Amino acid sequence: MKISSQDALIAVDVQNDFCTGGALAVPEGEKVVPAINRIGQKFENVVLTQDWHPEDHVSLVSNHPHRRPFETIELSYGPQVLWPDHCVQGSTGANFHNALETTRARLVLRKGTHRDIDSYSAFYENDHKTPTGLAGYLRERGLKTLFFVGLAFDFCVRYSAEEARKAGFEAVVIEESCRGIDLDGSPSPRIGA
Ligand code: VGL
Ligand code: ZN
Repeated sequence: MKISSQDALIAVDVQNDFCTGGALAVPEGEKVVPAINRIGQKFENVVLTQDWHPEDHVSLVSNHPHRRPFETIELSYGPQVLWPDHCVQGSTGANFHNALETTRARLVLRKGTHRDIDSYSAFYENDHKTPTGLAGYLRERGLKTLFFVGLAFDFCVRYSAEEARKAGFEAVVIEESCRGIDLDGSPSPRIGA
């Protein structure tokens, strides 16, 4: 594949909490790391996203005393899954996986930082109104085609790719470099597909 200077690799949430042993482990999450490192070497433009919640974040189940993990509640912007506490700012779980090559990244975009809004997409928070600033960054830098890899395929990768298209970018998901949470049948890429 020939990669141009208008292409960017967006590696979504390759963090300890989404890997084996993490608080919200995606099955075999860490297996995407070698491929992402390999692909990343070919891109001039690499962006890493990092799920980065304050302790009192609305998506963390421990902030809802009578609820259980993976229950859904209704918020002003729609349904919200209550996730096991994960990616708390400054925690080990929120760090990038140790083996992830981070030195070449041009931008690390943190999301999910507003207490009252979750953010699956790297472009807009779950209210679909609050921008993260990523679209502006990519546009100003003249980037047009975005290649998505990372975790989780059925949440942050999926919403990021969908919103990238709505924002006018070309979006490609490299499925073999993603893994899914597979919550109640949410789609997961076929291994080796
Ligand atoms: C994610 C659920 C909650 C993700 C983040 O990165 O896909 N999923 N927070
Ligand atoms: Zn999260």
